[in-house]
Amino acid sequence: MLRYLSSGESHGKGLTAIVEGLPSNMPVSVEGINRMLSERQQGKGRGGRMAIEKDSVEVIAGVRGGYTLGSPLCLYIKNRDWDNWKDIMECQGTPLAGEPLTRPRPGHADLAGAIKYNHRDIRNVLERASARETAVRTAVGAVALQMLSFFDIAVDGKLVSVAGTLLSEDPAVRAQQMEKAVVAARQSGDTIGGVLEVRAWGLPPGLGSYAHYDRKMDGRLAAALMSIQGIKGVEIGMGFRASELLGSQVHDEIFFDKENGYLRKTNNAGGLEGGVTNGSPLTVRCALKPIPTLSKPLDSVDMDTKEGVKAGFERSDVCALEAALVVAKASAAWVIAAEVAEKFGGDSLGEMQANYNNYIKYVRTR
Ligand code: EPS
Repeated sequence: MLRYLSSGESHGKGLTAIVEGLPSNMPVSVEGINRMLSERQQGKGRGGRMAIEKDSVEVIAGVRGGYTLGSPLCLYIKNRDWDNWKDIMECQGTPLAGEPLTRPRPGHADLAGAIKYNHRDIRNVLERASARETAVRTAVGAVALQMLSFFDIAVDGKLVSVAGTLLSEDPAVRAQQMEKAVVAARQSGDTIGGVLEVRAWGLPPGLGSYAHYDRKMDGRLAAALMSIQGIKGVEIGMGFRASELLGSQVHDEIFFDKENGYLRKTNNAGGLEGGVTNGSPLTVRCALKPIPTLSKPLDSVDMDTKEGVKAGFERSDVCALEAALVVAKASAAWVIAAEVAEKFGGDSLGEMQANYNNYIKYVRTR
């Protein structure tokens, strides 16, 4: 079983993850992880924080001589911004920590989190609720992607729309569209979201299961993607639109030829039927809401005085759509890797690959 836990606050010392269940003898490329971390930091609309951070991972445990040992991996990403926040972060409740934050931002975890954990200072909530956590989630997903490469599985994705505008497939035009949307939002003190799509190629049929609700791969994917900060909708394949059409317009008809076996000419199911991969590419779309921290803040209530105030603002991104795409790819890769590990289980990479090859041979006879 593949599993991980993470820890870390946005302005704390750093982020860590313990990844358990990876096979032994698998090469781990730190440069590969760092490439994905750097990709996550790019994109139009990021705020001042990204100029401070330059994320890179340190592998603290679980790897020797570049190969996994089969013991838990420990990943660490330092927060460069820690140096600027040390006093505030270390001195809760003292004058050094500054004024407590008491003006919750609509759309952030501030109010619900402060009530739930009985915090007076909203900083105690936002530090962990922050999307800073996605840096380490991306590192974990990057390791998952490296594992998937040994099973000829690749994950990619694209931006679909920003603030309701469909984005071009042409990178230069898309960059202009993104820039325009971000500049307009920034000028009006506002924020924007968008839609992104993740695809996975090379999935064998039979990952996931129809046999029990919590083993259905569509459910696992939706949970992993929906838990990314700001994601409010996840749809697989044709998604919501399928509800408007007839069965004959939606379901992917089945064909067979001797060379390729079973074939589909369409992929409205997005690669999943009954919670199980069907051999078609996986396609998942996610809707990202606008970032809740607005430089022209919305109405809120001071939690100390209960008076009407404007929500708090320190600094913020205007748009994190491109970063969210990287995090979504990483999160999808993690779920797929967990399914692969479950199906082809084995303690070493070689054992897993032997199981995989055996299964692929079997699938070809069906
Ligand atoms: C975030 C607020 C901003 C973002 C942050 C997510 O951070 P800060 O409050 O330090 O300006 O930059 O994202 C990251 C740090 C990151 O690495 O993506 C939030 O409130 O969710």
